[in-house]
Amino acid sequence: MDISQYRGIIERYRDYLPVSSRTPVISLLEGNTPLIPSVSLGKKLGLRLYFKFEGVNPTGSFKDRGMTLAISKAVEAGNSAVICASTGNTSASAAAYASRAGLKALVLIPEGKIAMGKLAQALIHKARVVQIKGNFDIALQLVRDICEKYQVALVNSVNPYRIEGQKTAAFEITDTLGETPEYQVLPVGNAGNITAYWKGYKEYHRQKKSDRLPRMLGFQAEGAAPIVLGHPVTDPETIATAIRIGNPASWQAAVAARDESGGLIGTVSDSEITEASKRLAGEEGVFAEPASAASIAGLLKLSRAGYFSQESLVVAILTGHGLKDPQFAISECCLPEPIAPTLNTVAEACGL
Ligand code: AN7
Repeated sequence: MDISQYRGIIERYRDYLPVSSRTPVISLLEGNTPLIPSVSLGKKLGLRLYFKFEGVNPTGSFKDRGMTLAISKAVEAGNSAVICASTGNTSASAAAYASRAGLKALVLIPEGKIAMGKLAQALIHKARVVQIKGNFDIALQLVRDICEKYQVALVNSVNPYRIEGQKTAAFEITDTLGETPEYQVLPVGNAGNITAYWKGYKEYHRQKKSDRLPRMLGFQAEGAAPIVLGHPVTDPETIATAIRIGNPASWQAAVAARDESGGLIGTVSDSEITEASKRLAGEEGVFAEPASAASIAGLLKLSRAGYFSQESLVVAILTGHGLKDPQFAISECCLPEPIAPTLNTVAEACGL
């Protein structure tokens, strides 16, 4: 039996991570997420397409990969409290791992813009949730200021351990496929994840675990596209609240990933995100949150523009689970009126 699947990312990829025998491993057995082959879109687009479904991590997003390491290192360093600013998923993950480690978690969130599932998680894991009258970028600045003044560990992706943990997703993709994809598509918000994947691919390549590097294709929402525009956005706006970020912390590293890999960072509109989300759920059976659907929206857009050659090997990262943001799905679909509970009315309502 291969027990590696019952280990978290620190144990699976220990040799590639900054841990020692003295590092306490705080894990929820994150990682080892499925690389789901596409059954519909790939065929229609003429691509060998896979979805890396990060939504099945323990707290429902890719953040757990970075958080297991950030929290383990915070414990190793003797911290008793951690803090982050978050559009939702980071706070959910930080809260869960902090609970497990017996640390206090403090999270700053932008007022009224957090998806319900994420807020519920932060609260039930007993984080101290502080809502600020301001957006994510303002929250992140506040968190940085607090860490200068108080003894609290910062667990946003400006913490290098977050990037180290998240790079393991690139290892998994390469290990599972037996080769590195030609293209990787992912959403870009604070730009930590594109930075982490690129680092992971480069390390595996250097270690001769792969024979090529992928082109990194990142997508921002049209209303929150600072990297594409080339300047910060003061009032970022998008239905994909996870990537509602106007001044990404890892901006330069994202640009480096794009340029070194010969990839691109583009934009997708909210309606393209919605459409992509519905196609993914309706044709592939995979329910991802709106920010994740930006990957698919970008893929569809590039494909329409004739960007890919036939049968290219493409991996799209689905960063968070659809259940994180049930309100989005419900508002996009039509909830039926209740009817009389009789065989005939029900059969009719079922269209039988
Ligand atoms: C589902 O939780 O920034 O480019 O505070 O939750 O690494 O920021 C979340 C980001 C993509 C963007 N998909 O990743 C937060 C936060 C989902 C996300 C992103 C996020 P980065």
